[in-house]
Formats: sequence, C-alpha cells, structure tokens
Amino acid sequence: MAEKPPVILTIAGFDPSSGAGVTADIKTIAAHGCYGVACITAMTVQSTAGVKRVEAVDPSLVSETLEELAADLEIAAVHIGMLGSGKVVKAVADFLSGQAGSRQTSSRQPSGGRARLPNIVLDPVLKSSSGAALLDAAGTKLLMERLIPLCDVVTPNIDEAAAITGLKVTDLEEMKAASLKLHEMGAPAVVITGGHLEKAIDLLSFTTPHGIEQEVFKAEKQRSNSTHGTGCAFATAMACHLALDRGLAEAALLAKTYVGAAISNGHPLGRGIGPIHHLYRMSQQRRAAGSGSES
Ligand code: PXL
Repeated sequence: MAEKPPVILTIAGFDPSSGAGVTADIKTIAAHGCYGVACITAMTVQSTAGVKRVEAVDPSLVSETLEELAADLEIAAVHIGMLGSGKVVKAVADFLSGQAGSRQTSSRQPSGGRARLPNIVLDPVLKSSSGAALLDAAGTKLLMERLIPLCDVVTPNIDEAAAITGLKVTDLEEMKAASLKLHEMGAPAVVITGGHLEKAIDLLSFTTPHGIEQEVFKAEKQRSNSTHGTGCAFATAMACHLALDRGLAEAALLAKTYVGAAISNGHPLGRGIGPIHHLYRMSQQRRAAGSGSES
C-alpha cells in the first residue's frame, strides 16, 4: 500500500471563485501530495471581479470543527488564512493553545491533554487585493497578541507586514527591520513576500540559538493577470513542505517556485484578476502521458 500522506489542516475563508481560501488551499495541498482538511472561518461573496460581502461564521462552529478534526486525525501542519472576525481569531487561538474550555498555562504549550499541533503557518490576511477588509479591527489586534506567538512561521506580504508592525515596508532593508519587529512580537520565523515590489523578493528571517538568520530569495517579477490567491498558495505550500520534513529555507524556496509556476501556467478566467493554476502539474503530467502514448 502507498505511504499515508501527511494531513494538512487549513483554517481559512471560503472564496466561491476558488482562487483563494479553503477550496484553493485544498488544491495546493493536493498538488503537494498531502491530504487536506478544512475549517471554514468566513463566507465571502466574490468573483474574479472582487469581494462583495464578508460574513465571519459563528465561532462555536470553528471551535467544534477544529476539536473534531484534531481528535480524529494526526495533523502534520496547519495553515491559517482569512479569519474574518475577532471572535473567530479567539476561537482559533484558544484551540491552538489548548484553551478551549480550560485555562492557559503558556502561550506555546496547550494546557489540555492534546499535544501542540506542529508546523503552524500563519498568513495574516487583512485585506483582499481589491481593498475589502477580510479581518475586523478587534481580529487584527488579537491576531497580533495571540496568534503570532502561537505559530511557527508568519508569512505577511509587505502591506500586511507594514500594518502589523507599524513600520514602512517598501524595500529589502525595511523588510529586514519589519521581520525583526515580528520576532519581537513572538514569531520564531517570518517570510515577508515582496511580490508587489519591482523585483519579486522574499525575505526569510528565523531565530536560531546563535541569533537571527536572514535569507533573501529573488525572482523576476511576472506580468500576469492570473495572480489571485498567491498569498494563500505560498503559505499553504510552506505548510506542506514543513509537514514533509523540509527545513525552513528549502520550504520557502520550493513554495516560491510553486507559486511562480502556478502564476505562469494560469489561464485567463473571469473578467477580473484570474486565479493562479494550483494544479498545473496535473496538466503537465497529462501532456507527458499523452506524448508517451503517441511515441
Ligand atoms: O487573498 C486573500 C484571501 C484569502 N482568503 C479568502 C479571500 C481572499 C481574498 O479575496 O477571499 C477567502
């Protein structure tokens, strides 16, 4: 029998156009040979043309879903995306710290019987690319106070890094300074994605027993209209690589390469910003299988 795939839990919103959110994350997880399970935090009404409406779900649905999944499955990594409201952020933070229904002992160790879940990747989603708020003000405050110290890696884009740290983040030096602030706020590792800069620069910064190490990953910026969901795909791909026992630098580099290929293989879909092609490797395999049968 084939080896059991690692189970990746995505805690995120629902985007009916499937460029971002849980349905997109499940595609990313499948593309990495892992098994995806999901907890929906918010519904959105949107298409490639933009976000029309956002409704966070009842936080008790989130708590119960997370407890049910964690009691049943061995979760190898967690991806956290759009959360919608402060109440949902609290439900997720309580779950991750084992506080749902019990008292906290330390911010990184659950107090309940359950072990702390491994490889928690937090994508601090605040706004859509069209500018719609995807998290309320109370949620942003709680995300900073409670979720950042609970996760293993935070993956803000430059705008999210600026909003969270209160610093200007427009170039590599400012990305380095913002990542130091994120470490002070409790994040053991940070990847600031600079896809919106002139060059697509990502900065990985992580704490080691000898101090902070930083690595820069550069790529040519792609001119493409198929870029919806790049942040979700990057963070989810990182979670998959960490679940597959890859180190932080390899995980960040492989996730960046995956997103680049998913952008360049994107098809023009819809009348607005189209989705990346999360499952581009399947069409490559189909083409390879097709050419094999012809020869
Ligand atoms: O790309 C950020 C994002 C994340 N999650 C959901 C979204 C969006 C952007 O629209 O809808 C559900």
